Amino acid sequence: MAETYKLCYFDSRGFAEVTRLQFALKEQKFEDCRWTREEWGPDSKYKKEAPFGQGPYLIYTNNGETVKIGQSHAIACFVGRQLGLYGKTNLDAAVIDQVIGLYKDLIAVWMKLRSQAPDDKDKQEEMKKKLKEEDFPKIFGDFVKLINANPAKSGYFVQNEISVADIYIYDLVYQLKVQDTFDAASKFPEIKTLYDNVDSNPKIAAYVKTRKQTEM
Ligand SMILES: N[C@@H](CCC(=O)N[C@@H](CS)C(=O)NCC(=O)O)C(=O)O
Repeated sequence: MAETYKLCYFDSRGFAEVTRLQFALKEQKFEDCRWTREEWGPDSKYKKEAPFGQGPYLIYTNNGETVKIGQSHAIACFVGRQLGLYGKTNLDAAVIDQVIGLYKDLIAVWMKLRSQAPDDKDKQEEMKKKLKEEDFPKIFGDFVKLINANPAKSGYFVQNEISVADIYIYDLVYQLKVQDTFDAASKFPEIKTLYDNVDSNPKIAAYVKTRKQTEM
């Protein structure tokens, strides 16, 4: 029996979109299971089914055996390896893992802004300024270092082709831009090139054009 993938998450791009983009790029069929905020709660069948009580989670079946995988990065990396989007060598994988590590650092500082002093407008402004002028440029500069270190000089992180690392950055740049948080492509030419290359891939473009429109 063929392998099947069921990706379960809130009805948003959020932490599931990198995996959805990989499925789209590789034309891998999957069940896109989504729930609304109202459908989520302690008694929700999804929360009970989720390995760690959170979304996203992936239900993967192969040869009659079913496995559930939690944690968005574990899911994205598993799917990346399954679909051949994790580079060709162990060193490629190390580059991809560094990109994901930096991505996590960026999300952590971004989330800190949301959670700290939400009612203190001055503090929020001060933190937003630091994010835009220091934290984000530092981390995007680190992404650029890795792009430039690729011996293939392809504009991607590894080899001459899109990997899960490029998809992470493509999705991140999009999310930051639509939430009016940071326009990385206008500040870093290498990031713009990478973004445009992924965006113009026919399979990615077709998916993005028809994907469900959600706020996040
Ligand atoms: N480290 C986890 C975080 C997952 C997470 O925070 N999920 C949120 C949605 S983005 C969630 O399920 N929230 C509802 C809850 O915790 O009950 C991952 O990367 O998957």
